[in-house]
Amino acid sequence: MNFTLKHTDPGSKARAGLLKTAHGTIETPIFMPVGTVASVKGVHQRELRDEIDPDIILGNTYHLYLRPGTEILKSAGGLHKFMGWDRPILTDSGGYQVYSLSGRRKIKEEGVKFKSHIDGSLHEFTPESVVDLQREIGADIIMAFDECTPYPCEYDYARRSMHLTHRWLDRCIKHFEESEPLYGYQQLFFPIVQGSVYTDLRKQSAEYIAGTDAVGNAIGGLSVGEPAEEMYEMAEAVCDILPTGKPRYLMGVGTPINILENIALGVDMFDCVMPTRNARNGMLFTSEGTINIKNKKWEDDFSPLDPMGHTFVDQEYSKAYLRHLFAANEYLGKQIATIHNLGFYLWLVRESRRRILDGSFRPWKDQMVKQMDKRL
Ligand code: PRF
Repeated sequence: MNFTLKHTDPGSKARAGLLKTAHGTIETPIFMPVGTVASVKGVHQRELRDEIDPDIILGNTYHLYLRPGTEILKSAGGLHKFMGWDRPILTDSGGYQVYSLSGRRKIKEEGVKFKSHIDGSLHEFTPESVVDLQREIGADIIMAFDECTPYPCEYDYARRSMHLTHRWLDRCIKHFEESEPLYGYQQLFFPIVQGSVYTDLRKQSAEYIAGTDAVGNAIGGLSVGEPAEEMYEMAEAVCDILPTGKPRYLMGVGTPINILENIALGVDMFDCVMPTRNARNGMLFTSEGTINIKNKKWEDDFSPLDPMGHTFVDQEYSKAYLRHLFAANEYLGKQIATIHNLGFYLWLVRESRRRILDGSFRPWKDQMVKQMDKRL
């Protein structure tokens, strides 16, 4: 068994667990920083490891396939060696990324034909090819090929799309079982629940995915523009069906509040570009609320970036200094903001875990949600 459930919170459905992978054990709940193109934007690997200290990061099959390409990754001995990261890596299958290319892709039973966002060249992903690509990348956790429906989405489209995702899943599993890791270590495979915002479809999909008896299960198709309440309703309906003894990964979520609320519903793993992308736009997440560091009000505020913060940048630099770096468009501003935000997200999930284990998660979560809703 790769996953061990350590404790379930008495005041909610939050869980603390351990997920064993070839490159190390992951303490859950976890947030996975996004390293789309073999780089967590704005932070080098040593800083990421020593300062932010995530147990796992995420890479994207779509981007890595287009550039540098899996021939280069194979020559390097896999993504871990190529990028100098020896902890676990999860890769997304490319399903979601090709759907974001609306107008540049065509979905058929066989797979998806798409045009590269880099040079417009034509490519095709199938359930089998994305398993092969993720084998070649050498990710510790590889994801099924799915269709992420847009929001809003007609019931009939959502139903047909869910069934396509299930047929693709069967092909992924067959191909995964018939293929071997390239680098001598075990890779884990996670299927993905879809079904848009329709409870009956979500339940049907969760039952189908639970039936595959995979090591872990993912929930896709949420945080695509639906109201947060609908996201929580769907996540809860799905978590109540997915096996308790397996980790649950909610893909592409979300704000700090979304993460706490979904932890409370029984989700164990998260990823999102928000802490890194928003950092580059000057948005800082703190336990007191969000800050737009570009705002003139910080011009002469020499107090630390985040007095409660948990990375060195929080104590070492002032708000006025970071505001200046953004005003001057200095790279360093984006780097400092990125370290701050990732440090905050990782603190949030680690603190959640600690509080699940000591029984104080629920009241702490309720209070944090109120606090973080503010704009400073
Ligand atoms: N499917 C895949 N990756 C994803 C999603 C999905 O539905 C989402 C939706 N929020 C983010 N990333 N394969």
